[in-house]
Amino acid sequence: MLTGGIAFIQIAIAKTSSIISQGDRDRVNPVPQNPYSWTSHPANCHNDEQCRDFSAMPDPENQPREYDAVKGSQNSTPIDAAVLGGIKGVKSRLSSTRLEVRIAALSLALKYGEAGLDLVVNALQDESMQKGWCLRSMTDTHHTYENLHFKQILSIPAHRARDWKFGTLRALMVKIAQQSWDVAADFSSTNNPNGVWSYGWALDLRSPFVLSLNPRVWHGLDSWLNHRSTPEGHPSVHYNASGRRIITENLALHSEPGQLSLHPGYAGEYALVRWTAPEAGNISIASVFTGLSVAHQPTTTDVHILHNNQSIFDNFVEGFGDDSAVGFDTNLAVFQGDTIDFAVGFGRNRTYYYDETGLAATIVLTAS
Ligand SMILES: [Ca+2]
Repeated sequence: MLTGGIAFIQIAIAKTSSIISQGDRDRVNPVPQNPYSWTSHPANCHNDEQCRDFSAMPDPENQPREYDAVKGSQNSTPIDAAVLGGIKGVKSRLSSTRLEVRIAALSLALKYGEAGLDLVVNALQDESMQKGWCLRSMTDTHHTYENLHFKQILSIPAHRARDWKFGTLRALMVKIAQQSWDVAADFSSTNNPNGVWSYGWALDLRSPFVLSLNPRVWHGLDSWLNHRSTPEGHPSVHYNASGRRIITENLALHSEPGQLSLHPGYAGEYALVRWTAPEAGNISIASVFTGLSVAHQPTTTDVHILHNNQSIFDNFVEGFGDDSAVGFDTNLAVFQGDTIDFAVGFGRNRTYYYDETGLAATIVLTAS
């Protein structure tokens, strides 16, 4: 029997339903847009109403009608929307030729009890689905760094693993979690290097990586600073661990909770975050750079991704917020010790003023 694992997953789903029902019911979205408001685990409930939701039993019919209908006059069905027909619609999506449609269907499948979990377990035998679901979960928005699916599934008590289907699912999730990294969620304000991640800088893109050894709190952000040529500590790497939005008085910085960002140096030094491969394999990189300076002169930076010091992505961030975002996704093979650098320079205007640049990046490794 699978009642324990199913019950937990469905309780999490019941909470998701509660949140959606408070918003726009015309668009059914099984993956929350704002993970910070998704209190899907009892440990995360912050008031009586939220906590009571976790005591609610799941729908015994395993057919939550709220998710079965596409309402309104949509010309095309959103990838993460449910379709008429409940689990039949999920099966249809899982046979789609588009990977993103199949990945979105996994979240829907979990709403249909044991039959849905069977679909998930079967689908996750496919490696591209494992990686895709992982990436989708981690990169749903530019500012999303929490992997909620993993947290829910891995937090189920270990004794539930005696069920072979749940055990299979859990093993798959553990495997993915151990082989995936998020530059922001993994941030450390005390360790550098920090596992696969290192925070530092370089004189230019062809210069040696210099490790930052100066952890400080800078404008409320946990930071790795370098007092290279000015007292502000740039080039630098910052992380907003405050749990609140931070906006400096001069609007030179606008940082969301959980946001990682980089700032170049006065003389054009590059701020860097480096990922070092713990073993050989194939990696998937998903990344977005975003301007975070709002002032009279929004962010003007050049951004790069390098594999073993060779550029694989070059672009500019010129502006603020989503309109300024530039992203890059790729797959490539790495050897143990290979490096992936995320770099931010002072841009085409060749000044470092108001150049705060956000970085969202995930890397998933499949061992070769
Ligand atoms: Ca600039």
